[in-house]
Amino acid sequence: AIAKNAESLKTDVDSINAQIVHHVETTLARAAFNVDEMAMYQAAALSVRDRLIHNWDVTQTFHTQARTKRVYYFSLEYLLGRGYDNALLNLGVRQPYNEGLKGLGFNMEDVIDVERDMGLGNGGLGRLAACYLDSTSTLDIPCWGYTLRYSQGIFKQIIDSSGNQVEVPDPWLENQNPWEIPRLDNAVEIKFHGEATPGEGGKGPGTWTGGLDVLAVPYDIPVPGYKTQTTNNIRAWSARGKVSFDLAKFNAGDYDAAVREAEEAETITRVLYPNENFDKGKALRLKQQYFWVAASLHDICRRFRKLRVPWSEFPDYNAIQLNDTHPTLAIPELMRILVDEEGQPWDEAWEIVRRTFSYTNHTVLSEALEKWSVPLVEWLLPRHLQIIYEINLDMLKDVEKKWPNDRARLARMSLIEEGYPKMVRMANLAVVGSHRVNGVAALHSHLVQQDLFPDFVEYLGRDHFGNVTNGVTARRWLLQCNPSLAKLITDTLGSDEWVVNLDKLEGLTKYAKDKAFQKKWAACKQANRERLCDYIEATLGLTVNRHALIDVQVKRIHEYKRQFMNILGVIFRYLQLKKMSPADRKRLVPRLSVFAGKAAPGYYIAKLIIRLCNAVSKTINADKDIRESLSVAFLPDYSVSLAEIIIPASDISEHISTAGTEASGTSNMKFALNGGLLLGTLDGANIEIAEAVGDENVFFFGHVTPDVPKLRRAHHFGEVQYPAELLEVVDAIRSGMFGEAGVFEPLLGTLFEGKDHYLVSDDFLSYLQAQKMVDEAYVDQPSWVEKTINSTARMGRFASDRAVLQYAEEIWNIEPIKIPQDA
Ligand code: 26V
Repeated sequence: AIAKNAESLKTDVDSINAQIVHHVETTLARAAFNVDEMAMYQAAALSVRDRLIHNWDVTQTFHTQARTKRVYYFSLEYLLGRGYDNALLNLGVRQPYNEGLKGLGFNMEDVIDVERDMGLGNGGLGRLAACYLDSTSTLDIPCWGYTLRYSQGIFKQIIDSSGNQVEVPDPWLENQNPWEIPRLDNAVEIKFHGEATPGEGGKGPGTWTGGLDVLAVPYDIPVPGYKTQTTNNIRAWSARGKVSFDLAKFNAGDYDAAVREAEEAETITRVLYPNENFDKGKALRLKQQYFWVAASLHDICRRFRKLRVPWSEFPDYNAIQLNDTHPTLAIPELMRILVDEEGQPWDEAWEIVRRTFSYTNHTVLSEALEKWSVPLVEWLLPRHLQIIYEINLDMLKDVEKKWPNDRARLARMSLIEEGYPKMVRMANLAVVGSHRVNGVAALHSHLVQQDLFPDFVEYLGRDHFGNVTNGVTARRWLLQCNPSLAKLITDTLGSDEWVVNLDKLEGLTKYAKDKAFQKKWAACKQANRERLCDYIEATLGLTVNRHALIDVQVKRIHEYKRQFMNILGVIFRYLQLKKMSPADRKRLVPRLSVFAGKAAPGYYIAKLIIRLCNAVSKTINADKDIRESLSVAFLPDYSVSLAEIIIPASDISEHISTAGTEASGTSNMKFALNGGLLLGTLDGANIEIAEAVGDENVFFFGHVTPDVPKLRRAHHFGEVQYPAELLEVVDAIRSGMFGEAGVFEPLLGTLFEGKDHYLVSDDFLSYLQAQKMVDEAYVDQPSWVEKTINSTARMGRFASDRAVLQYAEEIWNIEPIKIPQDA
């Protein structure tokens, strides 16, 4: 065992300084006079890394020796953001590091600020995975995340002079990453292509030979829990060529060919696919998916073999959660390992597989449901296609027995969709290969059962399906991003237990009407508001009214999320203001509208929405008459670390998706937790948030999910009335008020002639009315502040700790296990 009092683990200020200086001089090999903020960050982070590695090692050794069950969270995305501040808080050493840095002549905030985000994800799905890993560690639940180590994470967004999004690469590994531990000796060989033969009668052991080998090299990212030694792991695989180059070819002078094969292998983990809720079916993406699940299962099975217990006990030691359908190939891959390599009988293998896996669905949008063409799967993974066919045959026979002669049902349920080409339906495979399928909010889970998999509900039974409403970690999304509010809460409640038991926030309701408390609460919001205004000034050169109501919509740009409706509403407000006398304008609550978010690079309409936001902000911000009453900011390059600045500053945040389209949303939870009120539709988790915080504390508007089909039909048949307010706004855009009007025609076209799929025109009036109610409510400040206190106080159930415990009890069948003091 490593001695606990080793120099690198001491936490007094002097020792911390010595540790940092040690890393400056040795690891960074820098002279003390040559230390800038980046070097200081790196040295401090390396000393934190030493602590993490120690805890990681103790944790893993303990879990292995105790032979505990482990959860494996398979997610192609982990949107971790920055690691330094988070690790300091979770390790409980932020204070001495703060003082230590001060002693060395550095300011903590500036040092924190030089760290690049770990942007290995697109949005909600990837950030959820990061929150869940934080919770598993905090709750002492043995868990590993498995993912890919992309050389380039989510692209950096730049806004050009015409207001367009431009994507630039994110070389996040440029400065060495202190949060990963390379495990070069644990590399795994992964095979593609080759020839396969099915087993006897379909179910016997088959073979898979020949083909191309690629190396998977693991990098481990320690995930510290809050004030616990448990440090779980995210293992991220990086692709390498098997031989760095072919020596024979190299000697013959064919340098290109020698390097080519290795380079091709490395492209597998070169870049994160920047789409969310849209599946393009690219071959490289399928390669990524198989590379990742094959390496991960290889790892898990290697550890399992060391236990020397029968394969039938595999599910007693391993639970694998599939984060969306991206890792669904793990199902045929584990079948292949069990049947072809371990000689397990097919039916028993299938039992093991189904007991091991469970699947979380994150979207009902049909364009996001993954399907892979049969010829592509056959070319890349011939043996897996045979296994999928065999699983399909078994299922269809069974369905035929239960519902004889129901061809339509068979066609709907088949894992293979007929057509040219035929397609493998990954969601159907994930459903039958798991013991539990869950959605991510109550409404969404209902739609998963009713609209997406009704046949499977009948076939597998109601209990196969469930709901686990998403949650967020209060460590990052309150304690870390909003220190002033966190301190006020701790001082008021007399304890910081809320950090690990968020229900404790309930104790704040007592103070909701207390004038002195309200004043302190409002002061925190004002300080956060000023921090955001400073940021806006620094990045956009825009001076804004520092007492304006801050209205925020930050998330990926997508038509279903309706940022378009928001900006149309901003234009409406502008037109109203222009019609008013200066005195009347002064009486209105001033507004600052904040937008941020990335569009998928190939998503033309989403990019036009960004351009329109920027065009509108240019006109409005330049209008001297309006400046005090309304300004608009589109902040470029939305990221986890930018969210940490924006969320605590918001008064109102918008979650205004067409009813039934947003699976859950998680930023809605973060905003409410930080004393912001929601303006939203009855969609995703908004509904449950309102149940928790009280309807009187949420601004709801718009049609509800059951209305949607008939409204869409009305558009289809041209039976719609457009409100005058909407037409007025459209005319304003067409008049050139926001620059070259023609540019926006394709976007405006989505409102008319049967194309308003997301029902902007149907909800617009109701949206404007809700905005008016926001203005009116804000005037009564004591009542407003009371609302915000009450909503923070009642957000306990949206902790990722609650969600993870629910997964642990209902799906994973695993219990927390504390690491003993003397381990
Ligand atoms: C699909 C695809 C298709 C292929 C290209 C890459 C890619 C990447 C991600 C996805 C699935 C996206 C689904 C998703 O992100 N859903 C979001 O999940 C959040 C966490 O549950 C939830 O809060 C959001 O409402 C939901 O949109």
